[in-house]
Amino acid sequence: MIHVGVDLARSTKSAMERENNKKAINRKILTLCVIYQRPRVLLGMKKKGFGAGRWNGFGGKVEEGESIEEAAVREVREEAGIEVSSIRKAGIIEFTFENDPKVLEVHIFKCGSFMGEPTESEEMRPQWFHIDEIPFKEMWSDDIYWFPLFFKGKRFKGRFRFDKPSTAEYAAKIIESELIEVEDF
Ligand code: 6OG
Repeated sequence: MIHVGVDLARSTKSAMERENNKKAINRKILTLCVIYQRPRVLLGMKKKGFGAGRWNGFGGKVEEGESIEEAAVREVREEAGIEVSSIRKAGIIEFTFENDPKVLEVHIFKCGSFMGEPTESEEMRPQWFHIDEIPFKEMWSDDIYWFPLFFKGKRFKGRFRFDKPSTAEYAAKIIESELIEVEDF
């Protein structure tokens, strides 16, 4: 009986490990940095790749050996040609897509001051927008929900599930969502 118990525990553990490994493989950690100088915000038109044709903050994948914050600063440098000095985490949102095991864990940062002049890159065309004129219709459909919290200086956590992966020609619909304010992460 004892042996059976031990074996069971062992096989349960390895099944759990396998499940966790699968989750880790499918999870991508991404950054998204929004430059906010009240009452204006700097967005970029994504020129190619995932989310092309939409305005968004600047960001991308966290590379091996760098922290999430380091990745956020690097991505703004590469995509908008500016050097942000201090960034503050505003939110973490998990994105999933129907019939797709991928989980995008996006860390959203607020940044006020920077050095240099926003410059168009291969990936992004930067442009300032007044906060009353954010082009939500040409953005990911989750943005209209969390931008108000971002502008109010709130911290938030959330998850959005889309009906299918989105291309510029197809506006993905949100089929499930959750968004809450948090004290800290
Ligand atoms: P690259 O794949 O180009 O980075 N991102 C999203 N942003 C919003 N607002 N909504 C989404 O809903 C998003 N999915 C990804 C994270 C992709 C960039 O786009 C952001 C990154 O900044 C699905 O390396």
